[in-house]
Amino acid sequence: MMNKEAKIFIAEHESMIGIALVKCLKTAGFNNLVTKSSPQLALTNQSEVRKFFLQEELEYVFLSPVKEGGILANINYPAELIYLNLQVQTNIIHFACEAKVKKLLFLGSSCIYPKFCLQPMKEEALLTGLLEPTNEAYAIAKIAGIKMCQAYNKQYNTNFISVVPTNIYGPYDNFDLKTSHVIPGLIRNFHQSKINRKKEAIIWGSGAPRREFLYVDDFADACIFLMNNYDQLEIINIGYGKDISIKELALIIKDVTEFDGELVFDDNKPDGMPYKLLDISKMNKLGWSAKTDLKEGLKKTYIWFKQIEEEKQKNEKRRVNKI
Ligand code: GFB
Repeated sequence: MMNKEAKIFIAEHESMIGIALVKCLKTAGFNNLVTKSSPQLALTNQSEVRKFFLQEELEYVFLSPVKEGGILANINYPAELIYLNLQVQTNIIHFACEAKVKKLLFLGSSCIYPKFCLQPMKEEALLTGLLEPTNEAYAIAKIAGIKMCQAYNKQYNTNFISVVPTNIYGPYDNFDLKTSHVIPGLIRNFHQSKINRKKEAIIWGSGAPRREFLYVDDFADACIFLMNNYDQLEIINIGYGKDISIKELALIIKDVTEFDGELVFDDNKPDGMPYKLLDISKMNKLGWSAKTDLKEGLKKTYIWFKQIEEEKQKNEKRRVNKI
């Protein structure tokens, strides 16, 4: 159990998950948080990471991915995804061990399970079948991280746990259409289509794949819960417990964004895994479940997105007026 004065490092604290972790930890009364941005500390650099761990005397580490993205980002940037994640997680796991960190929580991803995995996907399904080709590079980096944590626990008696999140969404997500996941992608797409009074919006793929979505604050809460309550070698799934088709998701986002045009599905774009629902019975047995219903989470995310867009426009106007 972390005490309130514990020194906690949140890697990638400027990402959607990192921001939510910092917020939830502060709300829970943890104030001895360590965060570093890239010019201060290059997590890809082995000697910098070593020096940082030996100097800081950290007690707990939350290790989020250094780079991740939606289906197109996985297709277009597999080298960056595998290189950056392997490099950063290898440095952090190794030097966390050398510096005798009390506990580390490594974030995996639901894409580590086989493409045609029995649904809902149990933790035991890891490495029982071929991966979905579009995200193989990222998934292999994540599997390597999980196996590395387990190997260090076995050989060096560390307490490095690995969690497997379902698809996470919320404020501070990446809303860039070329690299985002489906929720921020559709929010931007429908929002722009509404503003530009478009009659239709194009959605990637057939609309048939099914996905499970968890609001980022719930995910951060689950990570803190597991840091306090889970010490096993085996991975543990964190999910919402229900999945929906991309078509159903698009209809909810259409409603939330108040876009009134037609939805057109583009079959030339990839579908990715046909189904991706996690079995969360292990997590439920420990006494944790998600609080935020999908529509409520989508509304909060859209409110945040609109505010950010309005601020951007105001700043742009100010910049133009100055010129
Ligand atoms: O969220 P997403 O990119 O990731 O796509 P995955 C989910 C589904 O939504 C796919 C469809 O079937 C997409 O074709 N989709 C429809 C869209 N419209 C859009 C859109 O505008 N943008 C996006 N991005 N998709 C990723 C993995 O898989 O999920 C990662 O590639 C990681 O490795 C992450 O595991 C959680 O769920 O398919």
